[in-house]
Amino acid sequence: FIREPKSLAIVGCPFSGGQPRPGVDQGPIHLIQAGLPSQLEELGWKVQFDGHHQFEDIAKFITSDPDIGKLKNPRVVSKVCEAVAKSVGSHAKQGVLPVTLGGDHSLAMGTISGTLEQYPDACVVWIDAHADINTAETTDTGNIHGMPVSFLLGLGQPIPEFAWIKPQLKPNKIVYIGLRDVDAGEKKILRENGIKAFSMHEVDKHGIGKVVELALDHVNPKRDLPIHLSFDVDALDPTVAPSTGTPVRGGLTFREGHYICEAIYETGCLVALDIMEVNPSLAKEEEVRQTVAVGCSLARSALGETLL
Ligand code: 4U7
Ligand code: MN
Ligand code: MN
Ligand code: MN
Repeated sequence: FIREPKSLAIVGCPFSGGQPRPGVDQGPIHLIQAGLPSQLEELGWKVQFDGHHQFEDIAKFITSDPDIGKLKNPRVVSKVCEAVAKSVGSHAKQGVLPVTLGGDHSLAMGTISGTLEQYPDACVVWIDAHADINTAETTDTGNIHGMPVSFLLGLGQPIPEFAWIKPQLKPNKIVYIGLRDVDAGEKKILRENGIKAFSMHEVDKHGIGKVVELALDHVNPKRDLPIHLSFDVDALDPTVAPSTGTPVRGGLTFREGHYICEAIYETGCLVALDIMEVNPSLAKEEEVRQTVAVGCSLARSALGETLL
């Protein structure tokens, strides 16, 4: 899917409006400052990066953004994601692999919409402690970073402000790994839609190698479909990635997280990558450095770095 010479574009998304904690907008800035572009060049990629998205321009036009039902910052989140969808979509159209740096995970409404525009048969591998599948009806918090999957699937009552999102994703085209903090309403949605999920229980039971194999067997049985990998760093254990907004104990080890990325790279089917929810303002300096470094190394693993 990705033409030679291998080329990628970094889509820097300094955005935090899908959740309440300031600082996650600085995630992409830290990932770039840590040297991610040159690290990816060393793996043989031609790397395009023309600076971070300037979402202030969007926010400026939306002078007031009252809640819609429980949804917080709905217009800003929607407009930002629409811009991200265009950016990801246009890179994908040119055979360039978009690497989106978040920012909060609401951005995945944009990234995955952009991917599906170019690759309608793509599947999504979603690595997270959370299912991010609340609807406007089921959400307790109103934070849209807990809802992107439901919008992509077209679940819940339609919301006019989000009408640009084509519900192009089908429930059998997404698979989760790493879940351990799923709301009751989300469990019901997963069950009723037959959505495949491998929680930490399955990782403990089968081991990560088997889980990735089973996950890919579900969404990509012949290993011939494009893959969008959306990686929320809170899938990792907080001892591995402490500086994130919604840490949950009992997560993936450093190696389990990287193994997932390596195995997906090995399929040769990766067409888009998201590294989300790095928040450099939520931990001590050394923990921030560690979290940013892990974000970079997950990206490298997904883009071809090997141990030998
Ligand atoms: B993340 C939550 F209630 N489910 O909806 C919600 F527990 O992108 C958390 O995975 C969502 O970090 C976490 O707010 C979103 C909560
Ligand atoms: Mn999460
Ligand atoms: Mn998430
Ligand atoms: Mn989070």
